[in-house]
Amino acid sequence: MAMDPSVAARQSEEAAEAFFRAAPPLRDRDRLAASLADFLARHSAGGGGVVCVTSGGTTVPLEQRCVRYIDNFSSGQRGAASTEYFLKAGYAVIFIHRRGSKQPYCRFLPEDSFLDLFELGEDSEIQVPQSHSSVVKAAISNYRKAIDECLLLKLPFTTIFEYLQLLQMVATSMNCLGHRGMFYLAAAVSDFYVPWESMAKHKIESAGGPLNMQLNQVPKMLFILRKNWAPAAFCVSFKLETDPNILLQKAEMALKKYGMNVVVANELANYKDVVVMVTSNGGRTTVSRTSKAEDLEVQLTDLLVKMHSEHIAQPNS
Ligand code: PAZ
Repeated sequence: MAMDPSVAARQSEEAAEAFFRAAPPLRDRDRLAASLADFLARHSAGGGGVVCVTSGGTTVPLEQRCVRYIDNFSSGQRGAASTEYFLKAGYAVIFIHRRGSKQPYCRFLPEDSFLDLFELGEDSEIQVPQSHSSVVKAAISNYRKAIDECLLLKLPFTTIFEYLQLLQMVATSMNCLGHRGMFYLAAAVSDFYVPWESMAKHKIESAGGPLNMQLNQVPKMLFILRKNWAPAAFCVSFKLETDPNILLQKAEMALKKYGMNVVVANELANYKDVVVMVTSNGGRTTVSRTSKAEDLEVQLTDLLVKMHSEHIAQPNS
């Protein structure tokens, strides 16, 4: 028999509360909260949109003094590219990202930035070689503009504990924006974790033979985000699968279960080339790029900006 929805909702809320109670406190919480409050104060008046983009994979530590961890697949490319296009469309962006993952405006710089990017001149001064100068100039000027005009706030995470605490902090703070807020949840978030209180304190011994470990399920925070943290916001989540036969069905399920406005379904084998937007009015829109030189995120963010404008104009539709 299916569970009464109000009982299921209460259980999700209790699981989320228990998760946050037991999580190690967010490092630098007060400083991050102050920079977030300052950022949102600048955007609380006026009609512009504010989007929270999440990007990169969360880790699940296996030890409190962490030597080993489980990771989630995500380079941060989608989140970083989308941030650039949201900024271009006039949004202010809160970029919750995995430390060390791809960053807005740095996507086209050489991998080994400093060593490949600069060279020493005749008097040992540092120079940018001609071949890189236009990419570097564009990156610096776009980045500086976004920071100096207070349009980009970057908040880093590594673990699932940090990620969910940041998301909660940002979502509850963005609630004041009502329908002008958007969530674009592209981060790859762990489904399973080791609760802090039952985690080994020190490096797990290998002398004892094979390791048996039980992982708990991470509470479904999308549901809480929609219901309690920022109920009026426009919510876009992502669903990644490796099996194309279950992808759309899983996306539909997430749409209904968590009350998302859009779920973007993508398959590991071709996620850079094609996604399907599954929407709450029953629509399915395929977005694909025509060449490898193009970012799929151009079209994706463009469609979402239009849908978000409709959400602002007709909040109850
Ligand atoms: O970060 P990236 O560009 O390498 O990958 C993006 C992605 C595949 C992680 C993203 O599109 C996505 O599907 N995120 C949600 C993953 C999930 O189902 O948890």
